[in-house]
Amino acid sequence: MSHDYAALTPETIAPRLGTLDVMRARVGPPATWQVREVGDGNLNLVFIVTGAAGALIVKQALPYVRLVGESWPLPLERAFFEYHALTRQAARDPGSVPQVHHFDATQALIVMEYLAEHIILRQGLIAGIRYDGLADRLGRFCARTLFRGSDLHMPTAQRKADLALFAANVALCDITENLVFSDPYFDASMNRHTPGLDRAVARLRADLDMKIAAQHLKMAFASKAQTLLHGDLHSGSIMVSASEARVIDPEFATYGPFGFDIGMLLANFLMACCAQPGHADTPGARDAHADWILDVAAGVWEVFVDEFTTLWRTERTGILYQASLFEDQGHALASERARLDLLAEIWRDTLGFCGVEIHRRILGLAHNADFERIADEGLRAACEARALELGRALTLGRASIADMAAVTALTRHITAGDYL
Ligand code: SR1
Ligand code: MG
Repeated sequence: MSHDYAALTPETIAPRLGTLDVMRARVGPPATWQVREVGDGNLNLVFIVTGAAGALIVKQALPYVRLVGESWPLPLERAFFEYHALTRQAARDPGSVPQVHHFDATQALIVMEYLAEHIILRQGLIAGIRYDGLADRLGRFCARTLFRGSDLHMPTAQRKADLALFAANVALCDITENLVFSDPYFDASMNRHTPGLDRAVARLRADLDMKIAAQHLKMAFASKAQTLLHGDLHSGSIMVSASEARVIDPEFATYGPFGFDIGMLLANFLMACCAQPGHADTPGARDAHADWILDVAAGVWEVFVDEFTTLWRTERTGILYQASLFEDQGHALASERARLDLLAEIWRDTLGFCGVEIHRRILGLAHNADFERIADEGLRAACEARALELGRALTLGRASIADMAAVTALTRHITAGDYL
């Protein structure tokens, strides 16, 4: 492979990667390779390379934002952060991410396992497919990666080294800081929204409590370096088969608040729920699927709490809330109080981040297929307006909404209304 970075094409994959041992061993002789570019995300190239011996994914960063074009340059180093995040996630929650076979920093390229049986979760939710065990898999992923990436568990020298390493992921944090926390709340140049939403958008942007809350949450994202985040945990970053789920694409990885990944994930389930009427062949035909999605969202949080609690009791080996200070002093009950206090803080942050993630997917640059696939603009606007209202209610109500049962009730109430 040449020394300088060059974006791959289906035609250059065999000449440029054909000497890699892992490609020859797992795909077969380059003469047998067939290559398809399948990237449908906003940033990168993704190739499926199939040959006589099997198939692998080759993912390569482009030096710009694919969604926008070369006018928006973006550092290739994001592949470096993705690679390091994948190795940590694989260690902290084995089997939760695709296996990485090769990383080339100069080419910003990762060769990884091809998940032949899987599709992107978002496509499955739009198609009305149910996945057994989804909440378990995702709740455990959040608890294990977030707990084990923090000072609750890690040797603090390692955590501080990782804090420094991922702090350099400046460009991708900058995207989140602008696109999630600021752009939705004013008429930013790259924003767009469904035409019928004009009045709902004007109402939201005039809501100063919401604007202030979004900035409080932005401060938390930028300064509350509690744990290593996936950083972009939406339903397009999860691949599912009938029997399992894998989390992909952690290029936005950075240290941030415990509640960020879970908030983003819940937001994407709630948006999928709000969008269901737009995918129904006949009115009401997707009601049961919307209910199932709500159950999954509730299950993710419940499993997260259960697993976090287990890890608190069995793996609290970091510098925070040491057992030497609590259990070893006969103060096990106080340790449980501390855990509940921390979970209450995570819950509030989760709801806050959940709300702004919903807003930015409807008002900002990067929209969700859940809504975009609704061809009838009037119906899409009605679904999106409910989601905007839900996002606002979650963020502003984050200190008083007690639990997932309340979130479910709120969602049901709002999805039965008209907010256009
Ligand atoms: C300019 S990138 C837009 C969005 O795509 C990624 O998946 C992230 O969600 C980012 O905010
Ligand atoms: Mg992505």
